[in-house]
Amino acid sequence: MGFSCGIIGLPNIGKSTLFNALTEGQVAAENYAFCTVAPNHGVAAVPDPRLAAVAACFSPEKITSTSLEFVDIAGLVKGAAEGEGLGNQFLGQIAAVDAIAHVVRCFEDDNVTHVHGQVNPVDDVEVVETELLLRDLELAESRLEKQLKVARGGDKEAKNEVAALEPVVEALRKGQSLRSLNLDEEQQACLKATPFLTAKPILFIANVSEDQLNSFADEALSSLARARQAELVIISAAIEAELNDLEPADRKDYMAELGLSMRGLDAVVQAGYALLDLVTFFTTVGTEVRAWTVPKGTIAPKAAGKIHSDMERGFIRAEVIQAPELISLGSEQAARERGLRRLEGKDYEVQDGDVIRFRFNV
Ligand SMILES: Nc1nc2c(ncn2[C@@H]2O[C@H](COP(=O)(O)OP(=O)(O)OP(=O)(O)O)[C@@H](O)[C@H]2O)c(=O)[nH]1
Ligand SMILES: [Mg+2]
Repeated sequence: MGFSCGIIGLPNIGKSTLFNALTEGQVAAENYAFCTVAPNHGVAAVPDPRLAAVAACFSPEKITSTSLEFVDIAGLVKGAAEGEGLGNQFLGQIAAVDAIAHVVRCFEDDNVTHVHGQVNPVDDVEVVETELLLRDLELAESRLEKQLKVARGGDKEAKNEVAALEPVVEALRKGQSLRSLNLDEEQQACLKATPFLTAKPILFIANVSEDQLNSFADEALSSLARARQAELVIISAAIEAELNDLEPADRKDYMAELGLSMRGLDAVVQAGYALLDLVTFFTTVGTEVRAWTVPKGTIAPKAAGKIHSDMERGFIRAEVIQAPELISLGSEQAARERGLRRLEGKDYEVQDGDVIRFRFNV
């Protein structure tokens, strides 16, 4: 079970270019709208500085990152919710992802067509947001109509769902996303039958040109992102693609020349991963040190099951050291001597940064 982040935005703004760079894929990224139709899926390694530091305590032969799936979705246009530009199909694809990366074109380039004829980041965001809201409104209204009928028959669950849907319909009509309603767990549970798009966690990615990379300041876009309580990551998809094509040494030089201290791609993956409320833990099995991902609240046997079903079935205990403690002491032995290794049972909820040895017997 992996986690995925859908890349959305207007057509022809660099989504596929970014996707390719993220996943080192080779999907078509050409200067025409709707270049992408079927969604492309690819996987990116999640950069985590703790992984190399943990690995240094074990000198393994192999180091494996955890990963995040990206889905390159076709561009959305005005009217998508009514089926414009194959909109219904594309909106349906968004329902399948766990989080959304909304790419906004900020770069000026006369050679790259803009569907509205000019670059206007805030307007562009609002066009896409409106389509998502309209789609959700349609979903909410039709579900409400259906569940009202069921509720009249006395069905308690349907009544609860109706009670949860009514304020949602009202909010969507006012242009408010489900995200902004901060629904509690009970309300969310009542609504789970409907794949709402505006409930998904979101981040914005400003695709800027090379000369804006270190000086990008679009106050209107920044304040829009703040209003959505969303992160705004600034990258140049074209530069990221160029960097990928370079040898590591040349890449460093070019980054220094551009004044980049970190890859834009790493910032995107880290921000996407952070949206999902996940926990990263580390294992050392044989000659491999590896990072794994589970949802917050996952108990130790389930986490062990990610590695092998036998480890879940025959789970005995988890031997846990927190990564910062292990890293600062330099070895498992030293951590054990300081009493920093904990023995945890089957109800233990795995914490972010745990370095775990699972003991099991089958
Ligand atoms: N100058 C510049 N051009 C870019 C950048 N990113 C993408 N492009 C160009 O913009 C065009 C469209 O890029 P794509 O990545 O295919 O755009 P898309 O958003 O996937 O487009 P659709 O699939 O049609 O929705 C291509 O010609 C890219 O080379 C950028 O950062 N700077
Ligand atoms: Mg594309």
